[in-house]
Amino acid sequence: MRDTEAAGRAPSIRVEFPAEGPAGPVDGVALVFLDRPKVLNALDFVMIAELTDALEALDGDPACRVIVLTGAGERAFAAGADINELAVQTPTTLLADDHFHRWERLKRIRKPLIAAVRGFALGGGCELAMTCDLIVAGDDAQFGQPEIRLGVMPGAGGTQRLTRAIGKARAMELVLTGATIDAREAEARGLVTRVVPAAETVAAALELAATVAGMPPLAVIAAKDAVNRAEELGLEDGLAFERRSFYLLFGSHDQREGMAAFVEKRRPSWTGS
Ligand code: CO8
Repeated sequence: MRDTEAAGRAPSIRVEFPAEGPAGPVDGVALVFLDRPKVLNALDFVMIAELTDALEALDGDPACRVIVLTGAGERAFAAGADINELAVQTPTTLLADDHFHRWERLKRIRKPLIAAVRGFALGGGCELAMTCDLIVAGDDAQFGQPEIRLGVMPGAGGTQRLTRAIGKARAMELVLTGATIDAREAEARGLVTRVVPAAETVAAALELAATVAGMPPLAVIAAKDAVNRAEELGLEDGLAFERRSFYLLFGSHDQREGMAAFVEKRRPSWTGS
């Protein structure tokens, strides 16, 4: 949190551990807010630093098994990078400060990250949602990469992840025109996991998070990693990675427990070991 102190302002990331979800007690789920609602949660460098710090702390916290990331307020997940801050950058300042290297750290978070998206997820906000493993969208959500309208282009994964998610034809149109797609189209094209009524977005994400948090933690981490590798590896390498991870899980207590519980017709009790 050094950057926050240096900037002398209130934290722009808030972390809660909700005790109750829509379907009962929630255990092991952290709820992280992007908390600059007056500017539609625009991501400035301090906020990116705080976010990576917070997520890495949660990744190392045994009390947390799944992270839900959402925007404070009802209007936006995040309306992109902070344009006031970007407006004064030069190639030299960007290279010297290299704030965006932190972005790379987001994809190294090992625990599942669920984006709960209401309203705008634009530019860096859309890229942040796409960096998450699952996206629960409210029916008011809008996704897009409007950087072209600012004289630039996506810089934190938009051209790559959006294209992989929705295909070249539509991704190219969004990136070249700055147009947005709504939640229903995002769902139909496979960008989001599910769409729910806007007011229920966080509750639905927490419910999904609670379900995942109830699964064996080591298998969850290994499975998340393997699915994400599918976007990076060729099929042969991906299958080899998956098989190796599968074999490794047979060294876990939870594998023995899960299979014994099935045979004994009882509920498994996971230890994450
Ligand atoms: N940066 C800074 N301030 C913003 C941003 C932003 N991205 N988006 C909104 N705001 C501010 C507005 O300036 C306004 O502030 P104020 O009340 O002080 O005037 C407040 O939020 C509310 O916004 P509006 O009044 O504009 O609300 P509207 O409902 O009229 O419009 C929109 C909402 C359509 C979302 C509009 O605000 C907009 O177009 N915002 C900019 C969207 C955009 O271009 N995003 C891309 C930014 S560039 C980027 O993301 C590059 C990513 C590179 C890597 C990122 C790593 C983090």
